[in-house]
Amino acid sequence: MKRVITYGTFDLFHIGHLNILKRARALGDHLTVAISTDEFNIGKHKQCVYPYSHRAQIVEAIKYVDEVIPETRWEQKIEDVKNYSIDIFVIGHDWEGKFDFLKEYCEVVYLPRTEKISTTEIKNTVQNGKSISK
Ligand code: C2G
Repeated sequence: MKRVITYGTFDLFHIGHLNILKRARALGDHLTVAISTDEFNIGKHKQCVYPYSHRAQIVEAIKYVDEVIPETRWEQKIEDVKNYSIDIFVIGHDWEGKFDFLKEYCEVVYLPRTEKISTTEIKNTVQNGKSISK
């Protein structure tokens, strides 16, 4: 049983989020997603539209996701890898290199981001009364 973990805010859930969860799950047999709490997001200077409870329930409903846990601190990753017997840590390549310290504990995989979509892009698009391109 190969266990995978990934971390994120997953606000205004979009195709970029779905793609990384699908790809992360495909690397193993079980995917845990650590969702940033509202308090942790303040530290990330992210103002979420959806509260943690909504973001967690939406991600938990995704068929690629087996378990959701809260992300409350930057420093929790090593203990998460140990506590959840994680084999592979996955995150988008916008974080390339930032989590290489985990290589001592598990495989670290940075996956390409999905182009032309982001929570910020969605907010701007809605404000301008436009729609997201295919
Ligand atoms: N993502 C992606 N393509 C996009 C947008 C996001 O692949 N177009 C990926 C990100 O790389 C990340 C995940 O989706 O792996 C969640 O993205 P965010 O919700 O923006 O999370 P982030 O702010 O990167 O938080 O401790 C790590 C942080 O919690 C990561």
